[in-house]
Amino acid sequence: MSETKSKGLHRRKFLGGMAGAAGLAAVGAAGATFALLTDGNTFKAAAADNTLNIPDLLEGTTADGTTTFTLTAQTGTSEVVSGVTSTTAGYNGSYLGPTMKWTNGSTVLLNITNDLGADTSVHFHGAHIPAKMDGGPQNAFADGETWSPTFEIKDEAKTLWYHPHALGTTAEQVVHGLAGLIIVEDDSDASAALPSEYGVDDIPLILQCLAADSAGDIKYNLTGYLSSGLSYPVLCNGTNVDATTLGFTATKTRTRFRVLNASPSDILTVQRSDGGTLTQIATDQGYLTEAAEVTSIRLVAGARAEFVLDLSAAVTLQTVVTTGWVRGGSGTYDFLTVTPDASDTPADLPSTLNTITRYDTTNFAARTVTLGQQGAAMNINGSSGTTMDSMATIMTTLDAEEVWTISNTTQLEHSFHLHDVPFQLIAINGVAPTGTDLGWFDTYEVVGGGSIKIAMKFTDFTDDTYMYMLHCHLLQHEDEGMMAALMVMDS
Ligand SMILES: [Cu+2]
Repeated sequence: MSETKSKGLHRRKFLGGMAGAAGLAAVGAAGATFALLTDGNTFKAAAADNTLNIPDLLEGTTADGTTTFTLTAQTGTSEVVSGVTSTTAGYNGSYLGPTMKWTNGSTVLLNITNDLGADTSVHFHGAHIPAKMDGGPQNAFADGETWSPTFEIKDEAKTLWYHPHALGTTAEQVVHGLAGLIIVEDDSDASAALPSEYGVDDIPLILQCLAADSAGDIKYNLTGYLSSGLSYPVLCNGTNVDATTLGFTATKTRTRFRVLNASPSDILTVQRSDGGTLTQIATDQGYLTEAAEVTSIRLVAGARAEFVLDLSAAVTLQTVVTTGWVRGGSGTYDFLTVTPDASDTPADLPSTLNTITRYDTTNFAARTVTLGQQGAAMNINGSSGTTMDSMATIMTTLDAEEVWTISNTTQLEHSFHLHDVPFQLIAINGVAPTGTDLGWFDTYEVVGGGSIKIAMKFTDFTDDTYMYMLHCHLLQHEDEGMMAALMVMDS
């Protein structure tokens, strides 16, 4: 089969899936046929012995101070529900994408080709970069096109991720597998002291709870979630862990884990099966001031955290799934057993990992962002942001310091995400934050009827054409209009 013909066929399949559930269900039921069409493009989620799949590290090429990465968003198949072949999508593969490493102070160029058969965009979630490079809806590009953003890495060490962000199709594209991690490295003392050998003692954990029918058709909207016969598979790095505990052998006593909740809507809490503690070192936006012993880490959709384990015996990690939307997963899943095979003795963790100067918000400009709903239509400040014209726009200026009250007037759970700059929590439902909530965030839970107060400073970038987004990271809510634009202008 020629490359061209193969491409055409799998494009048509993905478009068929977008047009309605019937197309995808048929593909799922006849998975073998689709696997032939995609010619080797089937995601191998785990070895036969159920060892943890580690996403590839994407090799860049560096010339003249710029590191170039090449990504293709493409379709394929994967086993999302055990024993069933699903139509999926991924970057440079059939499901999920490779991990990128960016270095603080360097410049990156990404050549991203769209081979999905539909418009897409690629957003660098949590990165502090120009609005024109942010990958929001204004950066959507068509099938067959290549988008080539380039920017300097201003972020310090943290765990980011990349995923589609085009209007109305974000949930569909992310749940089918379009998501990957970005590790930002820097030359801080903390980074030097922490494990950083990718796949050896620095381990990515992309967790997802999806919704799929018995034919493997992955659901992404209200109609899909309300259809019958659904299951809610839980995946770790693309492998179904509903009834399987994956294994990882740690060859260093201390292992670092970077966890992403890439679910469209469900909340995932990560903990140890023995009730012991995790040593949390980072939130969404980098290191905590000092490592914190925690018994669990609660991640809303889109959120990340990092922790380390100093292992003397095997530890099993589990995730507790809580439905964030109309329907979703539930229960506790042992997803990974980490077995030590090491004899080294790591030095004590640094007593200080980071300096976080708390914002004094006395003179910050106050703003209220209201998360609302009218029937199935979601809105921000009364505007349902399903199109660029219909969404509310917040105008601010370079170096503005602001404190926002994110007020949830609905009884639904939301996951508030702000592009461009990190924020500090000032209050959560009226209560001052403590513990790991004193870190930096870009995504945070807003419970039904609740509110969070956050503070931020709009540094470095202005644009009078391209806008950042602020939205609910329950992807169905985002697609239903819970999204607004942020324009940072010259002062
Ligand atoms: Cu929401």
